[in-house]
Amino acid sequence: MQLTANIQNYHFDHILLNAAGVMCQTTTELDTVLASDYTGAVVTKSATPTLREGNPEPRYFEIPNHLGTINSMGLPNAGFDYYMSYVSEKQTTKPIFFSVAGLSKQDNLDMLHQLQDSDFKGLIELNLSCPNVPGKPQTAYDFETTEQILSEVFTFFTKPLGVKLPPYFDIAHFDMIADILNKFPLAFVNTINSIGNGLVIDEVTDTVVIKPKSGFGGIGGPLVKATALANVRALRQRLNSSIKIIGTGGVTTGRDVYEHILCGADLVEVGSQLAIEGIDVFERLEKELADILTEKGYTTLDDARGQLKTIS
Ligand code: RRO
Repeated sequence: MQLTANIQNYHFDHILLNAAGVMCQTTTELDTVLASDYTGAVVTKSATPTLREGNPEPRYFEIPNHLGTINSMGLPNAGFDYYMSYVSEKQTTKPIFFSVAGLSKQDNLDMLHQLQDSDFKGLIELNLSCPNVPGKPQTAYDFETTEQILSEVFTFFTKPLGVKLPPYFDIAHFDMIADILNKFPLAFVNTINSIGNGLVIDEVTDTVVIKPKSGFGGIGGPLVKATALANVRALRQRLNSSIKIIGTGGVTTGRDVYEHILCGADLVEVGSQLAIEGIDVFERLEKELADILTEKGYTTLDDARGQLKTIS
């Protein structure tokens, strides 16, 4: 069974990879994802220009009964130069996604200028959707600012660039963000980031479960699957075919991966379940996916992509 994908001239031997933020903050974690026989690529933790400790702990919590996770990490990362050294020195045939998440437009432009001027040969993901930095709204909910940033970026940026989007919840918003994204030569969009500013309460103590932002944090895992699928599907229907889609959100089984593919995802990322299960999740998911495709009579993944049926 061929479980491969392409974005521009980048080839992925497997369609699964880590979601930014999970198992990708240190060189050891990045190496673990790269070394898996079942990952097609690795994404680095979203970088800011300099190291950040992130928000106070507890800042990550697994919701009981396998419902998902809540996090308010607050962009802890080792700083742009650390990830730049990693990608410069790493010998690998797998594509690397370098994720950046500046706290201002200027931070993003500065990091993208450095990536443009570097020897980095991978793909770049501009994270416009971090929900967890106190006082900083999720950029991609501000359509005007998003368009302005991309306009400035593409005055100088020629490497393969994609954006990490927050979930949208209204058809009008799907239309609006797609109209903006279609104006630019994006290589991909990645949808969705966590659903921002959820709240989880401990039933014994009646207390929130994470400390930052009085308990508000990004929701991931099974709770977000329906929203993730809707965003993959809605964007696939609206974006130029040259813009590939990375589906992220709610993947705990091969069936979930398959549903992302049915909605039009080219690659599929695993966040919460990777944090919970560890690196072996990729082997399990790929095998479960292959079994489903075989059972349905598909011989390649490409035949299943986008084949979601509706009721006439
Ligand atoms: O570090 C975080 O708190 C974080 C980020 Br940058 C993001 O993009 N998504 C998320 O759920 N957490």
